[in-house]
Amino acid sequence: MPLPKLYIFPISHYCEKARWALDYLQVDYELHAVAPGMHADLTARLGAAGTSLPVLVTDESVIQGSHEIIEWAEGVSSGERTLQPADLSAAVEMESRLNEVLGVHVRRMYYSEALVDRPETVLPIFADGLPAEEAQFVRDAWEIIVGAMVEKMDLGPEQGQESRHIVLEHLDWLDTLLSDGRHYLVGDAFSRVDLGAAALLAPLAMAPEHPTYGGLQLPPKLAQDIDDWQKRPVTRYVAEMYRLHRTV
Ligand SMILES: N[C@@H](CCC(=O)N[C@@H](CS)C(=O)NCC(=O)O)C(=O)O
Repeated sequence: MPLPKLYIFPISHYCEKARWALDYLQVDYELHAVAPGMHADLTARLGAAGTSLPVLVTDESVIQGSHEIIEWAEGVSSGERTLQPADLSAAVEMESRLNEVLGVHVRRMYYSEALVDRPETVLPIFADGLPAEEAQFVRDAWEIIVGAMVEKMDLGPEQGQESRHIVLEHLDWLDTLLSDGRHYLVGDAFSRVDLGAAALLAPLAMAPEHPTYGGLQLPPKLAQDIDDWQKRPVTRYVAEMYRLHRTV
């Protein structure tokens, strides 16, 4: 039986979330990096409802979205490990805040500086892992790709400040939750809530276990913020989740 194919953007924290879950649950798959700009054709060809990645293609279905991929992986994994949270209703509420709000604003904060002021720092990770001709496509179409992303994600200095403010509110929220000494966000064991929070906040820790951030150069204002946030409980928590649980 052919392996499921996981389509990702190497830079994407949502893609990292799906990839980490498959690795953690020991579900085999083939990894495919996709060139931004080529992804809409790919998702249309696969019959996915939207254009976003991650997408997992199995012998039976096309699964779009990090959460949906995690649920699928949980269903097919051998059962030796699970990412199921102890308290489902607490988990669902937290996950929706992490996925729908925090993840979006971490991305907008980063790109509002990186793509607007320092697009040359983003190009290498966008071309990472691509076949040579697709990497060349990304280089040739770089200005168009940047323009499309600025428009689609509504990027700019004010937007970056707005997203930074929302990110800070969420860091405070997570610091408060962690202040009772808990090791995991829900219950006593690592769950998909922790995996999601750590993947979406991975730039805070730039953990050596992260599969694609090794060569990522953060733009200066964000790098300064992250430096200032190193002593936060949430930063230590993200680093710890990677250290303890991001092994294949
Ligand atoms: N809620 C989705 C979000 C995925 C998402 O926003 N992916 C972005 C990359 S970070 C994407 O593919 N953007 C391109 C597009 O939507 O066309 C998930 O959890 O998978």
